[in-house]
Amino acid sequence: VLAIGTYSDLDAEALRQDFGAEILPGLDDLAGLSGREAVAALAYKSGAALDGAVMDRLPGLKVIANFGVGYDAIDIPAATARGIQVTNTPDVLNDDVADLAVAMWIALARQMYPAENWLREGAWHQGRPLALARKASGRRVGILGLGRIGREIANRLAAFKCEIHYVSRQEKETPGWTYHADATSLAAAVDDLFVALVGGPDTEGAVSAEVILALGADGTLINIARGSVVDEEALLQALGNRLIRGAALDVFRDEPNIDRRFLALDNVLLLPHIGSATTETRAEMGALQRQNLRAVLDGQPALTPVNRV
Ligand code: 8YV
Repeated sequence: VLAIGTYSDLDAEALRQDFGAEILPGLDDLAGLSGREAVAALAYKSGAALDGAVMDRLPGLKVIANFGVGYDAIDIPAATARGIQVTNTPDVLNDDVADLAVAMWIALARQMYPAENWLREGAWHQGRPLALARKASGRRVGILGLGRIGREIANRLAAFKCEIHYVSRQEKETPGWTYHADATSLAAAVDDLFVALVGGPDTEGAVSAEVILALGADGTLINIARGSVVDEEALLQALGNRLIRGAALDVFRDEPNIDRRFLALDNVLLLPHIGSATTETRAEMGALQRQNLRAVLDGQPALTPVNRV
């Protein structure tokens, strides 16, 4: 097993112990590794880093087990064409990612980070004024992508007395939530838009300038999905010109080299892709990745397959 990525000590140890895995930080150094049967990938960047050319350098490859639910860094048709089973780690991270989305939404509305900075700077003690924030509960919210994570976000927002609107491939059975056929109509109907789409070519730029502007001057955007889904240039323009009120972003187009213009804005909340980053969830993700590896290497069906081979 070849394990690619920056694993926690715990996962690295388990991969070495259970599979005798060799761990490489990146894809640059695959020479001499052609005998590998399995890749344990920790790759969450869009752009199919694990493409057909990489797969061809590992001709014995049977399985690519991704550490993460999103597999946009893996060229799935290329894997299928080569008979390589791809697996991911769905569901175990739904709660964490949905929790973070809601936390970011409240933190942005209630201006929690600016208020904390104000306190830390001594402004409270000096009696300086602190601007009022905005109420979160009861706002109209849109979920772009009512998949497993999107639904968890919506369920949480329902408890915050929000009016819930959503876009998904088909209309779904929901408790009185409003379906929209496209992202622009969704954005126009809501105050706050949560992006919960998968990454990859099909959703590239789905949150376009038109969608962002449809949110309006009181609107906010919360993205816990993939940076590739959002037109970042349009978002930067809209934020800079106050055409929307703010954005809370856990994901970016070019991680970790995020567009530095975000750092100069005072109407954003920026986090370093920590949606699933809890001890509990990362342990479950690692365990599921290894169960998938074990199953396929033993000739059994994968637990959570992405493709059919
Ligand atoms: C990362 C994620 O995989 O599951 C996903 O799709 O984006 C994250 O959970 C995780 O950060 C590992 O790097």
